[in-house]
Amino acid sequence: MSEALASSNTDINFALIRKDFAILHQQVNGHPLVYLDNAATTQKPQQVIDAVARYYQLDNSNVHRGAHALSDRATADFENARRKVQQFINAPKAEQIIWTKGTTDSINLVAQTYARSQLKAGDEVLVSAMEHHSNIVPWQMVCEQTGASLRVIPVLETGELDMAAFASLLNEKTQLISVGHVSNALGSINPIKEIVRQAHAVGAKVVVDGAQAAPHLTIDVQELDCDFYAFSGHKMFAPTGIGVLYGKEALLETMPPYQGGGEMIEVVSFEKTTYNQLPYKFEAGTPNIAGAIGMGAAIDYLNQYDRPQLLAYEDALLHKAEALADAFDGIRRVGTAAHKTGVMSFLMDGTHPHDVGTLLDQQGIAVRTGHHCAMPIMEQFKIPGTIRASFSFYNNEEDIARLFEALNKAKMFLC
Ligand code: 7TS
Repeated sequence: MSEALASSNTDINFALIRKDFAILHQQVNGHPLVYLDNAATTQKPQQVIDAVARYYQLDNSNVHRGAHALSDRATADFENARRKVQQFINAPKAEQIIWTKGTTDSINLVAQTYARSQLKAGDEVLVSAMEHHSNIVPWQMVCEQTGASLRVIPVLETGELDMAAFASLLNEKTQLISVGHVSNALGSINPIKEIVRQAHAVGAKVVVDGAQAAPHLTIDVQELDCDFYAFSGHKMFAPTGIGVLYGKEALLETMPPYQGGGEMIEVVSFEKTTYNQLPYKFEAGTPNIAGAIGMGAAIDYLNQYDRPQLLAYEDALLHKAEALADAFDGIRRVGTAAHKTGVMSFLMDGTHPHDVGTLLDQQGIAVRTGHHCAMPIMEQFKIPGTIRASFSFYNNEEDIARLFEALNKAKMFLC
C-alpha cells in the first residue's frame, strides 16, 4: 500500500503520492521536472514497476500451456489481472475482457472483425469531429472495404458535441457510432449514456474510445450500456503495449477472430480449424504477460484510493490552471466544454505552439504541442495545433505555478 493513505484516514495525502513516482524527482535541463504530458502517457508508480520486475525475476514463463509451476503462476497472475480489469470497468464477465496492445489495437479489432463482417454498402458509421486519428482511420479503412459511409458528428465552438446534429444524423442506415469518452485534444467529456440511448433506439451499436477516460473517470460499462469500450494501459499508470477491449458477450460471440495463430484455436487441421472460446479467440500468439500483470498492479494502485477524490483533486488543478490562463494576457484556451477533465489546450498570441513547447522544455516543463493526432478538430478551429498541459493526481499547485512562470518567460522571449 502507498504511504499516501494513512490506514485510519481516508483523506489522500497528495504530497506523499509523489513519492511513488521516482521519475518525477529529477532535473531536466537544469530544472526540477514538471510533467504535464499525462494525456500522452502517464508515469508508473513503483508498485507497477515492482510487479513487472517481480514477474520477470520469479515467474517468467508462457501462459496457458506449460505443465510446470512457473507457467501455472504466470497464468494465474495473467488471468487475475483480467479479473481486475473486469471489476475496474464493471464488466459482467472476465471473458468479455480482451487483452490488446492498446486503444488503437482495440478499435482496429472491432473495425476488422465486427464492422467488417456486418457492414454493407449504404450503411453508415458515425464518428465525431473531435476524435483521435485512432478512432477515425480504422473506420475509414473498413468503410472502404465494405462500401459503408463515414459520417461526422459536428463539434460546437466550445468543444462539445452538437447533440442536435447527432440526433439528426441517426437513421435506419446507422450501424455503428464510435466516439471518445474524453477528448485528448480538448478535454471534453462526452455524454456517452445519452449517445448510447439514442443509438440503440435506431438499432446502432456504440464503440467508446476510453483512452482518456480510464485514468480519470470511474467507468461502468453496464451503466453506460455501450457495446464496446477500448482503453490503453499506459495512459492509466500501467506499462505500454497493453490495452483492453470490452465487448458485450453476444456481440463478441458472433464476431470472427482478429488474427490467426496459436492460443486462438480449438482444433487445427488443414481441412478445418475451429476457434477457441472467449476471450482467447481474439488473443492470437503469446500475449503481453508482463504488461497485463502491470495493468493489474496499476488497478490495485488506483483502488487503494477513493477515485472520485483523485478526480476532484485533478479537476481542482485543471480549474486553477484555466483561471490563470484566462487572466494571462495573450493566452486563448481551446476547448471550453462545461464538462471537462484532464486537459488544458491553449494558444499564445503571436507564437507557434512548437516554439512555446521548446521554451517550456528548456525550463524543465513537459507539455505536448501540435495537433495531438486530432487534425480534423484543429482544422475546424483553423489552428495548426495547441499547447497542451495535461494533469494527473501526482501534479500539484507548484507545477502550475512553474508552468505559468515559464509561459511568462516564453512570452517575453517570443513576443
Ligand atoms: N484515443 C484517444 C482519445 C487518445 O488520446 C489516444 C492517444 C488514442 C486513442 C491512442 O491510444 P494508443 O495507446 O493506442 O496510442 N493519445 C495521445 C495523446 O493525446 N498524445 O499522445 C498520445
